Amino acid sequence: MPITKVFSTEIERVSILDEHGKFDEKLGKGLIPDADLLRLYESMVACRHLDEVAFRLQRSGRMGTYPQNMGQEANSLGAAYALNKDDWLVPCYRENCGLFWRGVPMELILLHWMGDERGNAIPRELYCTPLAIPIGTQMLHATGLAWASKYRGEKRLACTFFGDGATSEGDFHEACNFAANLEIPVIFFCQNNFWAISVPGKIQCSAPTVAQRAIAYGMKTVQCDGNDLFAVVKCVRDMAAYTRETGKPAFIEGVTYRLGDHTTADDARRYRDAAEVEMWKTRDPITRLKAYMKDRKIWNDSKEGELKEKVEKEIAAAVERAETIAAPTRDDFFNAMYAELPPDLERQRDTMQTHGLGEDPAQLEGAEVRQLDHPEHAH
Ligand SMILES: Cc1ncc(C[n+]2csc(CCOP(=O)(O)OP(=O)(O)O)c2C)c(N)n1
Repeated sequence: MPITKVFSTEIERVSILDEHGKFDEKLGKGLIPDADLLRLYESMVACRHLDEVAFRLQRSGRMGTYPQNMGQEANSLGAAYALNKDDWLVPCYRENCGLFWRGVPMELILLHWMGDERGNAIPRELYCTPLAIPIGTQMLHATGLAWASKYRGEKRLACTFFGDGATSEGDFHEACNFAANLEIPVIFFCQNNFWAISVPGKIQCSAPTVAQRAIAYGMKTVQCDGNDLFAVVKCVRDMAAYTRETGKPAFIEGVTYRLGDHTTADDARRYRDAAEVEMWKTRDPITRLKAYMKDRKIWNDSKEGELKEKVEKEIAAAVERAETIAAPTRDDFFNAMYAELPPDLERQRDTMQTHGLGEDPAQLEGAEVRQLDHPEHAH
């Protein structure tokens, strides 16, 4: 019996505007009209500024832990731009730029990181799910959302984002297998930023690309320069067309880098080489796009100055709105969870209007009041 080849493949990498400012006319011409390009650039600048403001808010005790998006802005932005407005955007936590492009108000994101649940109340018509903090869960949510759309006969797909580290989670493999076997229209977008907190990608994945993981599930895949907005737009557009036509899932590996710490609770200097960070700064998606726009004479320093001023005002106003929002009412505590409140919770809600939390007189009657400072309860 001869030995025959049963499988072979190759993965394409898409780059249109490289870090030296070289623009591939063939691939990039007409991809993004100039008017849109200016708005997309503005969006990235706003997102970057929000990162700086959020960092300062955290340092001054006005916000909880915050994960900066710095360096990765082009990925979710390019995707949000390339997709239809009613395709689901299912983020992890470094996708501010795409969410803002969709119209998610900045103060919601600020509220989220300030620990206010109301930050997760994203208006339904924006087709975005709240930020996902448990690593990997959102990939299953996206698969479920897209499956529901398919079931209803809608042409709506879901695009979900996650890091390279998340591809080591069971949820990733379950979502991929499920979506591929049942032909569910999901785009899995991995933001490969080379680090899962302090764990380097090389330790997590022995294959040279993360995209290879998708091939095992029989998924169409591509790698793109995730710091090149043009490349991201092209890849998402192509994969969305494929997914819409076939109903099948697709996988994009956006090669990028987080320029900041993992979160404000981290100090990346303890495990990351400074030279590596400096090298990636030269590939920054914002400076690259700015250089291109200046070269084309559609941008200049005076426009940059005006934009900075506008963005600073816009973000200061969003911070003001987030910090001055009226405190939630006691009823919100109950109403957020159920469409129809079960009778026992309804009673708790009503009792709380006249008594404090856990002070239902009917429940306290005859109850033994435990002294917390009693030695028996000391620990
Ligand atoms: C289920 C789960 N396990 C562990 C964590 C703690 N954790 C937060 S971020 C993170 C690393 C994520 O790395 P990656 O998926 O590459 O995303 P990145 O933050 O680099 O964008 C871990 C382990 C978590 N949030 N959820």
